[in-house]
Amino acid sequence: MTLINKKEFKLEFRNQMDFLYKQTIEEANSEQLLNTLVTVLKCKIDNIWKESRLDKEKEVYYFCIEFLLGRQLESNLLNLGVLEDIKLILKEMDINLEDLVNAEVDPALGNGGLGRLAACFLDSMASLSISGHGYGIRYEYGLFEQKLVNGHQVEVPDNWLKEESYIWETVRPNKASIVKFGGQVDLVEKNGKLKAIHKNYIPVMAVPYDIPIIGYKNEYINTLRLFKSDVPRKDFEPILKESKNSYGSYHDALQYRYYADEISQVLYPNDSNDAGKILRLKQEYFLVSAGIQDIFRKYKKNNRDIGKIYEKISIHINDTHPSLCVPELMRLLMDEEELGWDEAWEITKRVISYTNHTIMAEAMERWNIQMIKELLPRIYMIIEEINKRYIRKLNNKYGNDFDKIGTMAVISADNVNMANLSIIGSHSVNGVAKLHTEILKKEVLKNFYEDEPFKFNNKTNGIAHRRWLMLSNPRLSKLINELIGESWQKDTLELKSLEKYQDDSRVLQELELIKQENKRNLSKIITQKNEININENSIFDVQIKRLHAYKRQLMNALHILHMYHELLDNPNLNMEPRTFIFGAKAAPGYYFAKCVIKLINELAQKINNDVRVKDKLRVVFLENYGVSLAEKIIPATNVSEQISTTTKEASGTSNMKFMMNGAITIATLDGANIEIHDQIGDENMVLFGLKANQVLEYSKFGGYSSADLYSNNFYIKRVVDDLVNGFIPNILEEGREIYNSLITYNDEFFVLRDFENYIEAQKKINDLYMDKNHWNKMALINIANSGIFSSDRTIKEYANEIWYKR
Ligand code: Z57
Repeated sequence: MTLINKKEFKLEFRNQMDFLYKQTIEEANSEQLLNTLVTVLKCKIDNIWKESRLDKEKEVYYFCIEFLLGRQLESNLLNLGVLEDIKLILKEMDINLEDLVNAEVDPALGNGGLGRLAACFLDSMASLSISGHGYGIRYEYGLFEQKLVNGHQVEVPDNWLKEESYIWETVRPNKASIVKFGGQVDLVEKNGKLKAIHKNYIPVMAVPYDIPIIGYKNEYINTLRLFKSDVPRKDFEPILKESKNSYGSYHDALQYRYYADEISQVLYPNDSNDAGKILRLKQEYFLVSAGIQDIFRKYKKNNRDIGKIYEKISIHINDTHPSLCVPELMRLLMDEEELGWDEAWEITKRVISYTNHTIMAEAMERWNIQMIKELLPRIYMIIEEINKRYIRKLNNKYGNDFDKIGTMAVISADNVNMANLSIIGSHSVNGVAKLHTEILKKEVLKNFYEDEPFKFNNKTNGIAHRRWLMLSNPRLSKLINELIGESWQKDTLELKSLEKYQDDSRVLQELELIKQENKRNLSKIITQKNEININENSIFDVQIKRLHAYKRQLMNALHILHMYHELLDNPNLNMEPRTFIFGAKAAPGYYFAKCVIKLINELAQKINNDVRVKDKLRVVFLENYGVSLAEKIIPATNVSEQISTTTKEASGTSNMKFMMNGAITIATLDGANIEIHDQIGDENMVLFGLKANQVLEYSKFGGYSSADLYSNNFYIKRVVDDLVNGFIPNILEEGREIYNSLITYNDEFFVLRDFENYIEAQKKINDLYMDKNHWNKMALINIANSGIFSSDRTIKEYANEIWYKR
């Protein structure tokens, strides 16, 4: 790419530095250097990066309440094809690129898997030259920063913008729109048709902030458009007149400002758990209404016939958070564009597609009808009408099967069921891994599947291999290049040809060396952060993900406790030294999850200070886990813990990142672990635990008693008792809470049921690691078969089978 001319670049860099800071390079700090570099780069990409116009091929709009982008500098340089050039040029100017990379904020505008998936998808859409753009919210505060104080999680606000702007964003004030809240709706007759007049509403301005999403070496740039809420400017005067906000008093004006500001103030810190708060509903409608109005504005610049909008756009709703897209699209088509119900409904279904990300009941959004009615009166009317017509249809088809109709209705028991609304209002419903989609079809959404089987499909998740291999593991990336050339970077299935080196001891040695160097790097970080030395030759055994009961960090902790006992009982135990590494944030209101964090930290404290096991066992809990830390941990991992209760983890995506970086997976047959197993078989990963049908049977028919297991099994009893007998200090309350969940409340997530099997699996990991050559071979086979988990593959499937399907 001819983006960078050395002499020109240096000149531009100095000029820009002078313009921004009136400083020389030598005087500037890392932030200033970073800002200068990014400003120069933004100028360079400006002519490729134009607002999408909807005058060419179909465009995809990916609506998501969160985007977990990670730092952008290195990724953008890589994708522009100038990473090495810039590194060198900066070096000539005595600037270390790494310092600038680390000076960038990591925007934490997401909680976990869902938000990170959205970011990987953006990367893939751009890299495949698919015109696909993200719509989200520009939260003033991202996910809280986690501090550990005496082993407890403490949340600190993530003030990532620091009253400034984000270096990669460009604000577009002239493309702002108005989102209307509250008020009343009158239906008045006009030309023989009923027209909805919305009055006395509160207008909130949605201001777009655009972030470029740069494709990999293809001169293609999409946009992530994030909306910030604000009070309307003067040019919205006519709208201000219809509303009740003509600023009565000073007090009213302040209140109004607060009302508007609050909407994009902070990301809700729940992952797979529905908080059900009115402010969240405001955020959801704000995103949806701003986004669809924006689409209409662009569409109408180049197209006359709104009735053909489905030919030019696809709207994808990522989970149900943007599911108000369904009634909002209906509203705009009917109230603004004057289409009739039937035509508007057909268009809506053709435009919208929906991804479900969980089967967990507590994550299913249900909004109280009173709440929707008051906040969104016109939207509520439309939802009621959708429901009415749908129930009529079901009645015709199934008679008065009230059970069935009750589960399928949009409105039931005073709530709007957002999943049902999304399914009914779209032409495609997909799960995120094979098992997950099967459970949707056969269990959770059974009635919908039987009614409209053609809507349902699977799209197994993927990860951006550019970030998760090429950037985060440059050593491995380089080795792969040397062995099989570079074509795998554009087509990851090519990684398969690495298999021919599976018995090449030089290659396997090389692989081990790379892992070793990555482990050394991580060790340094751990020592810095946790003031503890770890054995670089130990097995790095890692579980990094949100803290959730179903993900069973608890089972991991209990197993560590078990190992500790085994070691104390038998100091000569034949075992490979192990370092267990955790990273996890708990939702601030999730008490059980916080108890587990405390448990792990106290366990770490005890074990790490016990000289008897010093060389064999270490436990590390890394504070403030997020994308940037993951990039350091994953390349250094030997063992990937994917141990959720079978059926509960819809897909998981860290499982894929670990595999691609040559870790060996210990796993239940849950989520995408199944697809991983399909690729590499029993010989190259370690499986354990209940199968999906067993878990489903237990939940349907009962028959599990954790108390029985506890009283009859020495090993289980030993570790469970330790929770409450003082063996681990400072967990009086937390230990009791966890004990109760396991014994009194019958261990909802089958931790004890899978425990013995898990111990065996861990033993197997230990034995496998003892044969280093064999371990390396397994690692190589994992890498070689990870290509299918590039999100490029996933996005091609979405494009062919959902978005562009006619
Ligand atoms: C979230 O991160 C996920 C599901 C949700 O319903 C919400 Br809310 C947040 C996760 C799943 O738990 C993972 O299994 C999955 O890999 C990820 O979404 C991406 O699909």
